[in-house]
Amino acid sequence: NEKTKILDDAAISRAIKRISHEILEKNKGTEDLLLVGIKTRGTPLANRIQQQIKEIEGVDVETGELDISLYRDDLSNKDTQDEATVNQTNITSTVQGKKVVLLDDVLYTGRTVRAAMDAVIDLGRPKTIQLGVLVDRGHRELPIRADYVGKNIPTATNEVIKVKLSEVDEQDEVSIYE
Ligand code: 3GP
Ligand code: 5GP
Ligand code: MG
Repeated sequence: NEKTKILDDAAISRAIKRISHEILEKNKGTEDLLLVGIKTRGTPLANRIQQQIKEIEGVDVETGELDISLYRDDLSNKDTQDEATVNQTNITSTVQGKKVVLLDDVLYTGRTVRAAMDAVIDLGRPKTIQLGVLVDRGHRELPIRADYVGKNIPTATNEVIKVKLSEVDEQDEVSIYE
């Protein structure tokens, strides 16, 4: 049960600032941007990036939120596998024609992001969908990659990344547990 700290609060803050600049660079500004956080800790990420963009460009970019959870159907059939399903959508603005940036704390198999893309596309036709994550821990099971990455942390399958963000937890910290 070894724990290693990978990002402290200053490193997390710098990563979020960099990602905010990268989002602005790639999209040539804030036009049609919609930041969508994937609950729980994607939401504070989206909000912090919104704040940063406000400081850089003076513009309030729209934000929304998706709740996706791993649905485990292990009662009826032990052959069925975990599948990411959408619980709740809180996107009040239109996604039609928007440049949607999904934000999540950790990217792993990619199943959560696949479900998130489905949920967004169900609401309309976005111009583009991009993905930003604080940590990419590898082990993809779908052809999905992030456009913006705080830190790549190659993990073993038995390792777990713990992400703490002060809006949800008592502090900002990313660590790895065996
Ligand atoms: P999050 O909702 O902020 O993303 O799934 C509940 C929490 O458990 C998640 O918080 C996530 O940080 C943590 N977690 C750690 N390992 C895993 C994992 O392998 N899968 C999922 N879905 N969550 C994990
Ligand atoms: P995926 O669907 O890509 O397998 O997993 C992504 C989702 O599961 C993210 O929302 C993320 O929070 C969670 N997750 C997967 N692995 C980890 C991990 O090692 N640590 C944390 N904190 N979350 C994880
Ligand atoms: Mg998450």
